[in-house]
Amino acid sequence: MPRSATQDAYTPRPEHHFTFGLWTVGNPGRDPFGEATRPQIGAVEIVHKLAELGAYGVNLHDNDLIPRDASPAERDKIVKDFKAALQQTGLKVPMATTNLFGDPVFRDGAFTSVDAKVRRHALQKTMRSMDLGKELGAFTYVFWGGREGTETNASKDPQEAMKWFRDALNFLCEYSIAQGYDYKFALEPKPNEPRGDIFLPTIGHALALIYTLDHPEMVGLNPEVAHDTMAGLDFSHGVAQALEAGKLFHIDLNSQKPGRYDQDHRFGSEDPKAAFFLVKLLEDSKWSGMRHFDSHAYRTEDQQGVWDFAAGSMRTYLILKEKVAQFNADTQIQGLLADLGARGSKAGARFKFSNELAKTIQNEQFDLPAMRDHGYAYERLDQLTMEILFGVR
Ligand code: GLT
Ligand code: MN
Ligand code: MN
Repeated sequence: MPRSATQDAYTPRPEHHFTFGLWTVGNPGRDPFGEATRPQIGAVEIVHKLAELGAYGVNLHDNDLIPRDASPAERDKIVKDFKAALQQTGLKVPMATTNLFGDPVFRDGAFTSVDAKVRRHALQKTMRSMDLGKELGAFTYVFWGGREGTETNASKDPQEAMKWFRDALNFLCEYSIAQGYDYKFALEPKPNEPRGDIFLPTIGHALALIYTLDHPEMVGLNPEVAHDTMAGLDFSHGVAQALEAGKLFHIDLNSQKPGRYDQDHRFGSEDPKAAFFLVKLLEDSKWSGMRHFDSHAYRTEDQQGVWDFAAGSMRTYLILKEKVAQFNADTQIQGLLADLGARGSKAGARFKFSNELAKTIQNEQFDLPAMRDHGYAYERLDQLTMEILFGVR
């Protein structure tokens, strides 16, 4: 039994919709400088452990489950055993994706490789992986283009690369429709690593591409905490923009220090305040998607440490969710927010052009000295928020 699985208010249950990738808890601690520090855990064992810990589901790349060189018979046996474990535990596979980055064939990208044969191979691999995902019940299909990019701009015309990327997404949307798969595609932006620079580096870049696709309604975002943080951005703002556009199809939760390599640390561990506002955003907007952890245990950990990491990720989310409820019920905080509401911060306090309104605003008399003097009390508001987070309120 995992040592952190105590039963209390923060004990995860399937209805919380927490999911992990096979590649996350299955991460053996390899890094660019050192070999694996713990043995590979089998997919069936992962399913059982995650179910025991209270997760809802497990997500996967094609090759997380099926080795690249597996024969058709081996593939069928692996899938059969995996499905049996899902059946036994009730664990679901809500999301699937393709490994388009491990094989050296993708060293210059998959959908944006300059080699058209590689681009066709990437389509073939993705179609097969979409078939597998459907077989396992997945309804969200993620595209993380880790190798889509450049080290030198002498290599490819980035305008052409965008067209190749668009062609691939259009092609695969049509494939999903033709097969009756009904997938929602979720693009996952990242600024760099493993490529020197990756195409579609931010949520905004990806959103803009989506509206140029043949089926924009099928395609949304899978933003990741670490990726926006690497780019020095406020993750909640990007997620809010995706949410507001109806494009938050999935989310990768983890933690990251700015200005570093992609750390993929346990959710909430590096910047609990940012994690708090993210949970607040997701919970207040009643977002119904999966809370997916795309992160892994420190390289120092053995297997027990991996399960501590997994349990800790879910526990932190639930603790922050409780803090959000506390924030929303705090009379002092709500008093300060009501003052802001009275000034016009309430949802729906918007302007819509009409000739009449234009005239009214043109003629409006503003008491600018008073407006300049009027503070916002954000210091007080933030301190109260921090005191909730510090656990003294
Ligand atoms: C890889 C990457 C992640 C992506 C995964 C999906 S694989 O671990 O670092 O951010 O979400 O392809
Ligand atoms: Mn990452
Ligand atoms: Mn990710």
